[in-house]
Amino acid sequence: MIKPLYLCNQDYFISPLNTVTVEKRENQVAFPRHYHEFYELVIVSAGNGMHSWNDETHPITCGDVLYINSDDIHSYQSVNQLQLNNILYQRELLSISAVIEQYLPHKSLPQAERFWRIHPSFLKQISLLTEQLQVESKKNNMSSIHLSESLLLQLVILLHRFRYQPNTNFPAPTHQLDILFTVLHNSIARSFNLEHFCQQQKIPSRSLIRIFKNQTGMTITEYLQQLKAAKAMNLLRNTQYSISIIANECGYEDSNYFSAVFRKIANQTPSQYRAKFHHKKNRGLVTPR
Ligand code: RM4
Ligand code: NI
Repeated sequence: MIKPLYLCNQDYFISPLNTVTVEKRENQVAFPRHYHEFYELVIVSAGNGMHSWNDETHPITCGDVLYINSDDIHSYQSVNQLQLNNILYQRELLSISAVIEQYLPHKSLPQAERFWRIHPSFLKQISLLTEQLQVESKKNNMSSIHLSESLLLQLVILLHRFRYQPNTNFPAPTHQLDILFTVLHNSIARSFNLEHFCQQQKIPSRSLIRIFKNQTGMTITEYLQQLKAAKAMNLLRNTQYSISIIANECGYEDSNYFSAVFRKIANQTPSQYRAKFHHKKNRGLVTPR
């Protein structure tokens, strides 16, 4: 496998004194495996894509928040109108370190705990702060550097709050969208019935389909297929399960159909995908069942 790229501070921060900067991506392109000299907070504001993070793949879409450590290797595989707010920061150099460290996820946490969702209605507040931060972080006088750090602190506190204290008074349809995300994540190995979900939630399926598409740039079926393909990629990489067992684990009865869907998303067959990882992983594999 090709060596990952290494992104340096000097290419992104306007001076060696600046500790925070913003790299907005209105349309993130597929981006190869890389790691950084800096830490990266990624807030997904629209669209969708497949993100690989230290050899684990996840679909990402609006409202997802990722705290990437500097030595984490990550890449964007397939992307579809993916909009990101990337906030780059030099964690060790922040002068507000004593306070902000209470709200940043600890560096040693597993990545699953450095990845969460915030409700789309909070996204607006987060975007406004990010815009202010973007302006401030492009100046290199001391007061701007301090103001940038304090804007980052506000962002990080809000993201922490939105995760830990979910407010339940949301406008109905958006709230149902969040329930839908949870149900979809739990439907990877099972089947998902949209009509049934809509009846339970008392929402017309047509409006849910429309809202989902507006917010994520994809259909509900496409998202579920991405979730299943991501799970399949993780199993192909880390186990020796046969393709048909993996198809089954991902909720497909027909492994040919599974392979066709996988191919559409990953641009290669499940076996081709597995072969790329095989050489470095012949120890420590989970044996077939
Ligand atoms: C890239 C991509 C990377 C990020 C750099 C700064 O477009 O989003 O993840 O590290 O920008
Ligand atoms: Ni990155």
